[in-house]
Amino acid sequence: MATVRLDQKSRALTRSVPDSYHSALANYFGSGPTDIELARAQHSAYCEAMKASGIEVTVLSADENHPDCIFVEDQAVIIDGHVLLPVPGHPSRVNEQPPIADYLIEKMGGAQICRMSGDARMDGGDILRLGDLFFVGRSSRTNDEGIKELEDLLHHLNYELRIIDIPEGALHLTSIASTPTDNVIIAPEGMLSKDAFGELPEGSEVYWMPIEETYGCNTIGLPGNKVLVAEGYPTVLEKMQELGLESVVLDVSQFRAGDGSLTCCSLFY
Ligand code: CIR
Repeated sequence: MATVRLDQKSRALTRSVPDSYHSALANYFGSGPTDIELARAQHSAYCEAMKASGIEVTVLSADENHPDCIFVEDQAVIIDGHVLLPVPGHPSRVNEQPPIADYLIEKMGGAQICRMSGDARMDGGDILRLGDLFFVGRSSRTNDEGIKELEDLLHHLNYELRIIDIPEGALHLTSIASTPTDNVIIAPEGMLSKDAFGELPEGSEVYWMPIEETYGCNTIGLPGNKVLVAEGYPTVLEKMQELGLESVVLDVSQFRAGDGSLTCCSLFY
């Protein structure tokens, strides 16, 4: 999940892989999951890697009626203890939300909860946080009405929001960019214009990766100078090393088959 700073990552919510995962939506990176047992093994390794970094991980039970339910990132936007519950941009994913919302409301006692309504649509995967600066992807899942609701929350919290138009070949902003630390963005060359992120705060930088490593640009920075990276993206791995981060490399081929990346499978709260 890309809306919390590194120092706010202590508890993560995830959700098990349903038997129905083979029917997950897959129109971008993947052509559909093929091996549910492998997906489960990869999901367990993902949760274990977070636990090994000191994160308390909760796994909600799968929802067989919602093949995409493992991608919890899309179902809530958590910013400094505030929770925005979006109306997900794909109709088949709307009813994944209630158990996630209930869990967060229970565990984040006192959190301010806002619910999107009307025509507003947003997937949490369209939001990226770089320290105190936020980016939102205007995509096939996130519309202007949704962006306006996020903007209202961020203005209330005194944070700036910048809008990035997501190219047709990509699902979400986090499908093509991540912040392995609070002052680094990695993104693939050629997907976005070089000035897409605008002028960054001093000390922050965008590193452009080869377009063939687009999928690898989704990473999860963790406390203790660690970063989870997908297996198979050497330039990304090298960059993490250069930044002084210890990479934990995970095979997530079955997440990719369902168009999901590392960040999609967790919500830090
Ligand atoms: C979908 O199309 O909604 C899922 N198959 C993949 C969602 C991936 N989530 C994300 O990028 N945040």
